[in-house]
Amino acid sequence: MNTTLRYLHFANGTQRFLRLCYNCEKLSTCNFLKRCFNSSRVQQYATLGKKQKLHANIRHDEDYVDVREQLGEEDETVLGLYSGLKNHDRASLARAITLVESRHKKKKKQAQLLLMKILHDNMGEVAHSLSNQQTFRIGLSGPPGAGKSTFIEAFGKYLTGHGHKVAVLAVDPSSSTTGGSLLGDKTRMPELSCDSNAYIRPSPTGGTLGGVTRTTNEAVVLSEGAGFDIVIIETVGVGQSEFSVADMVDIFCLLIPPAGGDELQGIKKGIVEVADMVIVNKSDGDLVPAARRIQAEYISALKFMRTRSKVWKPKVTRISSFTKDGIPELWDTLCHYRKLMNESGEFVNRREKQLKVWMWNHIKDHIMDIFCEDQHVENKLPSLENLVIKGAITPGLAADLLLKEFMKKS
Ligand SMILES: Nc1nc2c(ncn2[C@@H]2O[C@H](COP(=O)(O)OP(=O)(O)OP(=O)(O)O)[C@@H](O)[C@H]2O)c(=O)[nH]1
Ligand SMILES: [Mg+2]
Repeated sequence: MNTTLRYLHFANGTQRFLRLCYNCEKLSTCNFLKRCFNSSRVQQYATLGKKQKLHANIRHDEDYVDVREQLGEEDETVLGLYSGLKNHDRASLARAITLVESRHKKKKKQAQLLLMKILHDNMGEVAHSLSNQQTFRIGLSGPPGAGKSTFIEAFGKYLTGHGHKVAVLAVDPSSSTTGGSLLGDKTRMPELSCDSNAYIRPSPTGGTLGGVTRTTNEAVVLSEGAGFDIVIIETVGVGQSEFSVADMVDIFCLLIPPAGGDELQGIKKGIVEVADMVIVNKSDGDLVPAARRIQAEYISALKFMRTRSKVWKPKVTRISSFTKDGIPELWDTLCHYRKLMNESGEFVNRREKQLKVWMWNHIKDHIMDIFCEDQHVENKLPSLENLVIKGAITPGLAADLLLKEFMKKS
């Protein structure tokens, strides 16, 4: 049955989408609405104008989820953080990200409530925020020493100088063991870390999922909710994390130094294939000829790679984070990319994919938690691990046995 998607504002400032019967003329008699809200709210709702009618052809109420039923009412923490974010308060953003990183049950619920509010805000009056051109998510990866921090400092300052607000989220798989790269990064981004239009978030300790933190997507949405229109996600290009990051961003950039094969061996080969943009850094002074050579090498290498997009062929540019040469041109190229992707609909497709990846990351993370905490699994685990180490059974068989133990319960 056809339904209409409507946007509903409550007196306490909360907002939500509703799906209603498309043919239902008298909204106040709509049974679906009555089930969800008390009659005064239905009346208030019924007075909303037709302009809120957004689009039809959505399945009827079976795909409606009552958020309050699932998560409970909002509390002061959520409301406080929400209004802090709306006021673009950086301290609130820091606290909100800490909240979503928490594994504490109550805090997890609060985090979901906060995210729901922010996501609904982002959606605004348009049914889909996915094509929201207001924000731009940029993934940046590169081998250690390529100049990522120096580049983000220069690029970030350029962007804030042009009226943008920039959030930098670091996803550094090594930092959970070394205690975080905060100190290093903040000293290499002295100006940006003091800029009131920038926010730098170091990688959290722990909570990583295949190298990428479980909560990177959340941090992106919160940053955008706090008014940061450009979010840069930085990762060291030597592990698996950059592949996950490539699925979380609108454009994925690879930053490389003007160095030959040996120095670049650390870069995973496949990473070049997922890059939408290759940036050769340090193109200054004596390094210019080497940077030119690397640029030419990458241009010809990319010719033979299959492209991820129908409308965009990955480009290779040369910049210097010291002299800032090439940075304005780089930004122009990124804007051109965004325009092309938007016009072709690929921007929306990628955002949709980002949301799905986000959901699956949570599912995987949650299932792993349940599995590891299961008593049956815990009992069997040491002996099975032992048998695997001794070569008595294959890892595949041990995994099957553990899963069988796990499923016995249910
Ligand atoms: N000549 C030149 N040197 C640069 C440039 N950008 C960065 N560097 C130098 O390269 C070195 C590494 O820079 P970082 O910004 O720390 O590199 P990074 O990629 O963040 O390194 P990790 O955080 O260790 O992964 C530093 O000594 C910088 O001064 C540049 O544009 N030109
Ligand atoms: Mg760095």
